[in-house]
Amino acid sequence: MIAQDNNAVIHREDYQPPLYRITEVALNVHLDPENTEVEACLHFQRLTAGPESELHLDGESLELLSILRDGQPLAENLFRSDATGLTLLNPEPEFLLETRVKIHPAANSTLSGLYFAGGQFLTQCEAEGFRRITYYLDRPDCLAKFTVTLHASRKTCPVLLANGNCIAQGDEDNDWHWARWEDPYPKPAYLFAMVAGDLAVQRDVFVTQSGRSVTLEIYVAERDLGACDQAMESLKRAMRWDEEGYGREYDLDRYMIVATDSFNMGAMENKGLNIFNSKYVLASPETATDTDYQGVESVIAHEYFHNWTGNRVTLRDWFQLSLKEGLTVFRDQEFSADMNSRGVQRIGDVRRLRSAQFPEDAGPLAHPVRPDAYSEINNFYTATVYEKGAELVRMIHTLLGKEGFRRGTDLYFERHDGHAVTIEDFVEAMEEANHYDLSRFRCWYSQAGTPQVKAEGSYDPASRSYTLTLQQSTPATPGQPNKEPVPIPVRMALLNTQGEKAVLDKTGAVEKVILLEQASQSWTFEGLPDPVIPSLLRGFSAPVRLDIALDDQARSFLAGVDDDPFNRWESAQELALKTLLSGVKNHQELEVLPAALKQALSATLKQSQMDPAFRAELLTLPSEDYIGEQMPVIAVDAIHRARETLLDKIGAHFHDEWLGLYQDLAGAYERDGASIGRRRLRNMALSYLIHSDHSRHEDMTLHARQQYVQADNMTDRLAAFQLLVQHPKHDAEDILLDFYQKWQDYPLVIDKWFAIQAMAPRPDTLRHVQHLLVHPAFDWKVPNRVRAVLGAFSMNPTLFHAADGSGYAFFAEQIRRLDDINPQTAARLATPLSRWQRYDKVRQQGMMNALQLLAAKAKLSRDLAEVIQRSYPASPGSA
Ligand code: B3K
Ligand code: ZN
Repeated sequence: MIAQDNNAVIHREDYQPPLYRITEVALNVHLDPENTEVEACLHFQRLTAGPESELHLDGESLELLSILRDGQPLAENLFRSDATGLTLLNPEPEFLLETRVKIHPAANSTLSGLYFAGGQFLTQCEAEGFRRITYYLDRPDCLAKFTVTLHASRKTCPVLLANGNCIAQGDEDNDWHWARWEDPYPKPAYLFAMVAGDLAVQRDVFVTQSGRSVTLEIYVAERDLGACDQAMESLKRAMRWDEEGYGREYDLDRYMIVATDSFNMGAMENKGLNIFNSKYVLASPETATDTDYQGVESVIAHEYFHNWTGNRVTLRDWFQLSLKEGLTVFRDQEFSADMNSRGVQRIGDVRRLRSAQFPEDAGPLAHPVRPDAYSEINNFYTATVYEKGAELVRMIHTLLGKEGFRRGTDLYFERHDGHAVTIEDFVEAMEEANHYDLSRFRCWYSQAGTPQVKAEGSYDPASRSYTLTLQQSTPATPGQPNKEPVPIPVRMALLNTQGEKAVLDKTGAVEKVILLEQASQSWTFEGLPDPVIPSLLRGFSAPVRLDIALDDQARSFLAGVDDDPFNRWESAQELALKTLLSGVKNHQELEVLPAALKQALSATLKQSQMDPAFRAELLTLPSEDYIGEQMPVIAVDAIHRARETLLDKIGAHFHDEWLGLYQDLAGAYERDGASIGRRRLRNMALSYLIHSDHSRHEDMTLHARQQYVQADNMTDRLAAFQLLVQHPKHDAEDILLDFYQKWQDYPLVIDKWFAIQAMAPRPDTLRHVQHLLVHPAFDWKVPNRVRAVLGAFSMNPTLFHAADGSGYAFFAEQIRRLDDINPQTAARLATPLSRWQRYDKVRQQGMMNALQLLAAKAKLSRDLAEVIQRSYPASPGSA
C-alpha cells in the first residue's frame, strides 16, 4: 500500500529560495564496501532573514555517528533526525557543521548515492542521491565549492577520483592511500561524483581555442582499453564543435569519463568526472554495432555539452529540468547531424519522439515540458522533458534563425554563468537578444499534449493562387481539460508538377516558415501558373501531428521528388501506413501491393546514387507501435499480421532487387558514413529476402546463416543473428548457443543476446523469457541486464500484449520483485502499463490487474507508487 508521506506531492508554485547557503564543503570519505564513513564539514551562511528557526538538511539511509557545530558537540536539544534528514533548531546566522555518518555501498542496489558494484565505488547524485552520502541542502540552487579527500585500500582501489583537480595524495597505514580533489567551480550537489577502483586509463590531449591543454581520460577495465577510441574521438569532436558553434570552451584542466556496467541511465554529466553506462563508452567493430557507435558519439557529446548547459548554468529547481535536458538534447542532435547525415539524423530523432513522447503525451502520464508537480523527480526524466523539450528549443531556433539563436545563447551564458536559473530566464535571453516576442510561445512549456494540425489547400486556376488553411487543436490531458492554441512554425514549400519549388512571395523565396498562432488561419500564395502540391512541416518543424488529405498519387510523387529529406521519407511512410492500416482492417487488402506504394519502392530501389542510409529509411515500414498509434484501439495481432504480410509481399515482389542489393553491397568493414549506410541497406535487403521465402519456397535463411558465420563485425553478425532467432519458424538453438559461447565475457554483447530473444514474436517467447530470468548470466542488480530482458519483453507487441493477459501478469510479478532492488528502474520499466486505455476491453482488464497487483505490494517505493497512481488513479492502493 502507498504510504501517505511517501507520496507527498511537490508543487512548482511552492518554490522558496533556500534559507542558508553553503559556501564550502570539505568531505573526507573512508571507502569500505560494507561500511563507509563520510565526514562532512559544511560552512553555512544565512541568506534570508525571516522567522524560520529551523534548518532542514536532507539525508536518507544515513547513520549519524557524530555532529559538531563550530567545533563543539551539538547538544541533543538542538537537532532532530528522522528518515528524511536532520533538522537544526535555532541555528546561528553563520556556522560550521561537522557530521560523521556511516553508509553501506555494497548493500546499495538502488544505484543512487554511493554504491559498490563490479569492484568499484561509484556515485550517482542526480537528482537527489547526494543526501544518501551525507546531510546536505540537496537542491540544485545550492551551489558550493567542494574539496574531497578519498581514502581507500591501495590494492583494491589504486585509482581515486573526484570532481576537479587532484591537489594532493599520499599513503596511509594498512596499505591504504588517499587523494584530495578540489573543484574550483561552485556546483550543486547533484553534480558531485567520486570513483574508486582498479581502472585502466586511456589518455589524450585537447588544445582549446584559447590554447589551453586539457587532459582527457577515459577509465575502463583493463581489458576494455582497446574499445575507447570512438568515445575519445567523439569527445574531441564535441569539444571543438561547442567552441565553433557556441563559443563554449572547456574550463578545467582535466576531463574524466568512467565506464561502469552498473548504471541506471545512459550517463551522468558530473563536473569534470562523467560517469557512463559502459554501453555509451565501449565500442569495437567486433562487439558494437553501427548503432552502438552512434550512441557513443551522441551520449559522449550530450554529457560534454552539459558542461555549459546544465553545469556552468544550472537549474533553480527540478521543475526546470528541461532547461538543461531539452537544450542539451537539441545540441547533441545538431552535433550528430553535423557529424553524419542531417536528413537521416532528423528522421531518427522524429521517430524517437513519435514512438516515446507522443504516446506519453496522449496517456495518463502526460505532463508539460515544465511539470507543475511531482512526487518522485526521477520519474520526470521523460521523453517529454528531453525530446519534446528539445523540439521546443528547435522551434525557437527556427523562429530566430541560426544567428539569432546564437545571440540568444551568448546572452544566456553571459548573464547566468554560475547561477541556478529557470526556463523563463532562457526564454527571456532569447527574446532580449533578438527583440522578439515569445510571450505566446511560453504556452508550449506549460501545456501538455500533442497539437493536431489539420491542413487543407486548394488551387484556383482562375486567380492562379493556392490557399492553405491550417487548423490546430490539442486534446485534453490529465489536469488540463482546456487547451490554448500554441504558435506552430510550419516550414513549407509548394511543388509544381515538375517537382520544382514554386516562388512563394515577392522576395522570391521558395521555402518559408509560416506561423500558425490561431485556432485556424489561412494563407494565399499568388502568381502560380500551375497546380501545386504542398510540402508542409518540412524537417518536422514542430512537434505536432499533421493531418493532410493527399491522395496516393500526390504522396507517391512527393516520395520521389521532395527535396526535403524528412518530408520525402514521411510521404513514403504515409503510403506504407495507409496500406498497413487498410490491411489491419481487412487482411484481404494485402493480396496485391498497391500501385502507388509499389512505384515508390521501385523508384527508391533504382536510386543507386542515393545515400544508402537514407535509402534504407525510405524502404523501412512503419513499426507496429507507430501503426497502433494511428488507431483508436490498438489491434495488436492484426497489426503484426498485416505488417508481416506486407513485408512478405515486398520481399517477394522485389526479390531479385533485394538479392542484387545484397550481393552488390557486400564489402570489407570500414567505419565511414558510406560503409555504415551500405551495411544498413544490405541488412535490410537480407531481411526482405527472408520475407520473400514464403512465396518462393527457397530457404533464404541460408544467407543469414552464412553471414552470421562469416561476418567480421557485430553489425552484420547481429543483423543475421536477429533474423534467425526471431524467425517464427526457424530453429536457431545452435546459433543461440554459439553466440553465447563466443561472447559470454562481454556483458554488452550478452545484453543483445538476451534482448533479441525477449523480443522474438514467437509463440514460445514467454516461456523462453521465464528461463532467461534464471539463466546464470541474468542479474537483477544490473539494470542493463534487467532492461535487456524485461524492457525488451515489454516492447514485444504480441507477447507482452498477449490477449490472455499472461504477458502482463508475468511482467508485473517481475516489476514487483525489482522494486525492492532498484525502484528507479522498476518505475521506469512499469510505464508501458500506463497505456491501458489504448487497448481492447480484455487487454485493459489484464493491464489493470497488473497495476493492481503492483499497487497492493508491501513496501512499494515512492517511484513505482507514483507511476501506478498516475497510470491508474482508481487503483485501490492509491487512494
Ligand atoms: N542528467 C543525467 C540523468 C540523470 C537521471 C537521474 N535519474 C543524464 C543526462 O541527461 O545527461
Ligand atoms: Zn542530459
